Amino acid sequence: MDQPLAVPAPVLTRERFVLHRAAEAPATSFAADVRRGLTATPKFLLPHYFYDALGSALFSAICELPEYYVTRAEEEILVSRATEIAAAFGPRVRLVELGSGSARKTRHLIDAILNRQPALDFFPIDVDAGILESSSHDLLNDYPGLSVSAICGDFRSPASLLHPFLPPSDSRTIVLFLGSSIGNLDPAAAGAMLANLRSALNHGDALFLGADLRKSPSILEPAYDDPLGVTAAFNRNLLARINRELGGTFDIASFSHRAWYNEAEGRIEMHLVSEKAQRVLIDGYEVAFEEGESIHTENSYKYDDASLHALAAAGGFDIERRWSDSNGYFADLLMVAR
Ligand code: AVJ
Repeated sequence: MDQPLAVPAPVLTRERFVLHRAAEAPATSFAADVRRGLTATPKFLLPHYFYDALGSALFSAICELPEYYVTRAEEEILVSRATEIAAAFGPRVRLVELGSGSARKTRHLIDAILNRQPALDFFPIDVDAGILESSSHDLLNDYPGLSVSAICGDFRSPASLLHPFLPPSDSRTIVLFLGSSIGNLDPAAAGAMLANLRSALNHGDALFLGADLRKSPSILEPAYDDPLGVTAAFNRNLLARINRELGGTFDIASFSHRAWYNEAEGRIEMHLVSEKAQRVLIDGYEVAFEEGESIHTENSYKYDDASLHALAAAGGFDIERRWSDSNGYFADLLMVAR
């Protein structure tokens, strides 16, 4: 916490910052994924596409909702246990973050690590180059001991980003994957993603993973169906985005937001339900909806000890430590590469 004042030295800042661009995903992937999802039975869209500029702003608003406990629960863990977590990371570490975004929560860990070592290499990974540049700029001004190698790319197969851009080092690599983003993947895909990550790590390196825990539907469901309708707007923005970017003709207001806890699968499901029979044109093809037909837009898996252990094992990790918030809603886990 006893950081010297910000160093407004542009030359120094430039030396401490590099931005790598991984091979761009083809610009056609949104169009292709939408077509694949809306011509499937049942219809689906990928949650990955929620996050255009408006969607990211709506997600930030969700994080402020009293019903959406997820962000606050993890923040509580990071604020109250940062010293302990940094100690568990060990004496000489470097940090990778998958989906770093604004890196707001990461600051608690950076603070605690820089109280233990004089300098830190940080490798934030995000699909949004703009947010990588602005968050890196802010971090470098606030932490003179920090060097940032930002990687612009899709973190869903992390090894392909880490192999070229994470140089060999004597420091222990700690990979942060915060916020329960892992929850969007079904158990098989989540295990495969961790195994892919593991392949880019050395024995003893670690993953620091945020996971939302299973709990009563009376707490879970309002978090994904809030009375202000912010989550409904976030969900419907997918259709608005198809209209904006792919020339779609969705009548947004005729699709209702639905969210419920599927207890058997241990996941929140979000859907958009067509309130009437209708046809929508997108980019030259037509999609027909029956009255009451749904588009499955998101799964948000919730974990318990058994599913967390299965996840770690599938990825080739051992759970070494587990921290939880005072309500027991959320867990951050230190998983060590076998
Ligand atoms: C960003 C995937 C963690 O599942 O809680 C929030 C996304 N969707 N409200 C979650 C989300 C609706 C969020 N994650």
